[in-house]
Amino acid sequence: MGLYGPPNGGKTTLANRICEDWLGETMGSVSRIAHETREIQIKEQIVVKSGNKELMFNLVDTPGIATKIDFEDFMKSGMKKEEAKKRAKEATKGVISSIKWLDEMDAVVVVLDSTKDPYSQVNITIVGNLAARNIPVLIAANKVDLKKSNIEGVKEAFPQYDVIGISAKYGNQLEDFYAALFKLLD
Ligand SMILES: Nc1nc2c(ncn2[C@@H]2O[C@H](COP(=O)(O)OP(=O)(O)OP(=O)(O)O)[C@@H](O)[C@H]2O)c(=O)[nH]1
Ligand SMILES: [Mg+2]
Repeated sequence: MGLYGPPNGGKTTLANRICEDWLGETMGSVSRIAHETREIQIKEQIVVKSGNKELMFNLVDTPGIATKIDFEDFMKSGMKKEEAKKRAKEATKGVISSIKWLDEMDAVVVVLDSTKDPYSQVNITIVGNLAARNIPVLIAANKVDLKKSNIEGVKEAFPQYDVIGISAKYGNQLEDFYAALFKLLD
């Protein structure tokens, strides 16, 4: 099962929470600066339990997909030019590997920041690509702990999918998320 989405939606935060809940360890580093994840990360054979049911999957955290990567944006976050250029180059490679890895996915959770406009070019591209490949999709409308969060907006943008509002950071509605995951992977 893969976690896909634009940068900063909270993929790695969610991956860490799933790993903490079921393995007792974390998976990757989280940052408020975009493109923190620039290489595919895999945790194998995670076992999730719900009632008397059990689910096993490999969890793949992917680099955020973007249509534009500009090193100057990283400089605005306080990075030096060399470091910013290196991050931009790695981020571009990361986007390509995320897309390549779609071939390996049996199911995908699209992690979106529910405080942001769901109709972005990137979101539409990601969801369209998954639909074209017939990959089962669950949408996690993340960051419901924030005031600006708008789950209904995400539901309206993607009416054909199951949308679950969660806070990966604080653990809100994670039971609903796991229940939806059972439905997705069963
Ligand atoms: N308030 C709030 N912040 C969150 C939540 N989930 C993630 N964040 C924050 O959002 C930022 C990005 O989180 P990441 O988990 O690194 O996001 P990502 O999707 O892995 O980003 P990339 O690796 O860049 O693609 C960090 O500052 C997180 O602390 C959430 O549920 N609520
Ligand atoms: Mg990440």
